[in-house]
Amino acid sequence: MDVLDAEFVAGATALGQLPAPTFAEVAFAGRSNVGKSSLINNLVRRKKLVRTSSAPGCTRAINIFRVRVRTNDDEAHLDLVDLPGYGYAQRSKAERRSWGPLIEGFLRERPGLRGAIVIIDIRRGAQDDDLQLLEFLESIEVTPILVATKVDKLPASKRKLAVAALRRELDRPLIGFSSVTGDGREALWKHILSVSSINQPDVATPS
Ligand SMILES: Nc1nc2c(ncn2[C@@H]2O[C@H](COP(=O)(O)OP(=O)(O)OP(=O)(O)O)[C@@H](O)[C@H]2O)c(=O)[nH]1
Ligand SMILES: [Mg+2]
Repeated sequence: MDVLDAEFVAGATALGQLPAPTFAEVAFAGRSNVGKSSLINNLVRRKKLVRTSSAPGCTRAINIFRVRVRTNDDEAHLDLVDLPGYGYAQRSKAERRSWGPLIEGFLRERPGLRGAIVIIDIRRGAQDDDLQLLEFLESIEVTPILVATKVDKLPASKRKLAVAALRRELDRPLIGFSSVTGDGREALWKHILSVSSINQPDVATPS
């Protein structure tokens, strides 16, 4: 996938601060420290467009990034939305409470939203809050795209089996991904373009 441009558009800690949607939007959700921001950087092939950190709870705001991609012989714009991580126990209770409504409110009310990527750590599997998010998304008819990331942390011989096992357990399509090796990048782009109704190149994409 060719990303011609990627830029930060806006960040907000309250829904009212966000600019009105301009292009189709796809949101990235997952537990704190799971690798959401790294995954967006990998998708757009920029090392530092989105701030990442080894300390959980790095992304506290909703951040919107605009990308321009080349498809067939055409170009399209798309907004990638990095959501704050959930499930971070070290955060104060009041702060944790303030995040649920922000994430939920965005997913429920954002008119430009086409899909949500739900990111899970392949070594940890789906936790209760991940399952709740999946159910919530399905209840509001937002298409979840499941991604198991950090597959590079498993021995190469175990990666495919681990992804297949999690896919079976969750009984939904799921893409294995690594922000370090770029594994799964093309497959994920294909899903993102598809939920965003952006035309795709005709060439077969290896999964
Ligand atoms: N080995 C490996 N490390 C990763 C991968 N993705 C992220 N990391 C590391 O995991 C840590 C957290 O990554 P972030 O991308 O900041 O995670 P996040 O989900 O955005 O975290 P919050 O913003 O705190 O919710 C960083 O140290 C990353 O370098 C991956 O695919 N493989
Ligand atoms: Mg982050």
